[in-house]
Amino acid sequence: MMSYVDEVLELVKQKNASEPEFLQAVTEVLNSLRPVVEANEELYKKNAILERITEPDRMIMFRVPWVDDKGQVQVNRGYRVQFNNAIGPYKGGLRLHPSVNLGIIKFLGFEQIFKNSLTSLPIGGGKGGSDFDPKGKSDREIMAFCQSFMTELSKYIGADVDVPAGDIGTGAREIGFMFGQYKRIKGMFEGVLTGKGLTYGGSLARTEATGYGLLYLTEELIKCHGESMEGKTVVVSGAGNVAIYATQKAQQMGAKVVTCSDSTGWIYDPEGIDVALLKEVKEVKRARLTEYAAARPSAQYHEGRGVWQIKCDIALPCATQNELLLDDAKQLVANGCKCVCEGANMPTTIDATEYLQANGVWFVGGKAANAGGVATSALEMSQNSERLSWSFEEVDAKLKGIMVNIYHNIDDAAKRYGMEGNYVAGANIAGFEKVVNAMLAQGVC
Ligand code: NDP
Ligand code: 2IT
Repeated sequence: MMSYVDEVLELVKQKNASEPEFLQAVTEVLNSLRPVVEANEELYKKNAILERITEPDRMIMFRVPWVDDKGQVQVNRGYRVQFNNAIGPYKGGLRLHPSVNLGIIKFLGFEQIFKNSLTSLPIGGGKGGSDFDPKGKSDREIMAFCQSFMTELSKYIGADVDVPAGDIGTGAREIGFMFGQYKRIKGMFEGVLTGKGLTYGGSLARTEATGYGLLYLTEELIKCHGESMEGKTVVVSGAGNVAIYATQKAQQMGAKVVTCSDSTGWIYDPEGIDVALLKEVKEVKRARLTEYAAARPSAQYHEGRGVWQIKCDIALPCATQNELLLDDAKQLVANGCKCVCEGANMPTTIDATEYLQANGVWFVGGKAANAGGVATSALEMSQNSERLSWSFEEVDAKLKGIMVNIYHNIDDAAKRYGMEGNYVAGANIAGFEKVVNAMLAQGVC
């Protein structure tokens, strides 16, 4: 007889055959939940827990018409997938990138359920975005898109309903334009988005939170294995929000970060990445990494992808999904890399993950390692609710406490099921346990 996990995996494959990223995310989670599901098979099956947790509460798709600088009307597709609100309002970012489709938003929304649960804060799972490409657009075009996107999205969100935030292509500028439009439509100033500017309800340390949190967890992990960040060589991919603040914190901890990358090329800088310059190129000028290389004699620029071939102790993928493949994993192991922690969502393919784990690399997946961003978003929601703002130090200390706690929770969960050192399984199990408990308590819904 087929196990319950295999039955549901089969069902999910049939129902979502054209969504490879969603299937990849569900396969990883359900496979690692096997011991928990086997221990509770009758109860979970009777309550259709796995069928319910893999089917979003609702998926909203809509037209986003806007006018470009030439007066031409453009049309994009908007998405919001409200996946599971068993433990709190839907929470998750908005991705603006031409590759966005329903399957990608579903994979991100599904992962968000477990990640948000791991933070220990009361937030459910959701994700949204659009196939809009912000590259090369004027500020006015960005505003026109964001206003049109929010005009429709505003019908479905709210401070106690669903609270979107940033992700790839959505930063402070976009959140500001969307917040302004929400306020105008609803006639209400409420904490409906996180990642807001500091003058209108944003939280100190939210900008830095994902990257800093990644390093707080990584530091705790390697500390528990008798090592420290001091003097380590670190390879980072990406050059956006997560990559920049991961690099900054790693350097503050005494490590040397020697790479970064964007969608067209990558940098090897043996002297260590100059974070101020990287910020200037990416956050201010919104330019290519060629400009970083032009301004920095020690930096070598290469077209295409390639950061994983650089020798390192620690690798931190911080760009996008499926950017670390089996061959990259082999290269990392051959070069002596001891630790991989994911700043991005699902950057490592399943075969690459298994190769790293089989070769003794300490591997922590994004659901645990990058949870600092959404955790600090939840702290922003708390501050909005009490109409107060906390100091940078207070938020940063809470973030650090949350990340250290996540490491120990996933480590314990793996040990409880006889899988010591399998932090992927530990994270999925620890995240799942709380959600399933809430689902069972709330009956059939
Ligand atoms: P940004 O848009 O700030 O940066 C993304 C970076 O990755 C850019 O350097 C971009 O290159 C590069 N990139 C994006 N897509 C591709 C692609 N298809 N191929 C190659 N490079 C690519 O996004 P974030 O830093 O916010 O997000 C990075 C990752 O972290 C994503 O997986 C996101 O889901 C995840 N994440 C983000 C959180 C947050 O708080 N922002 C929280 C948790 C996870 P270019 O500069 O050319 O655009
Ligand atoms: O992937 C993620 O966790 C995010 N993009 C952050 C979501 C949030 O609500 O802060």
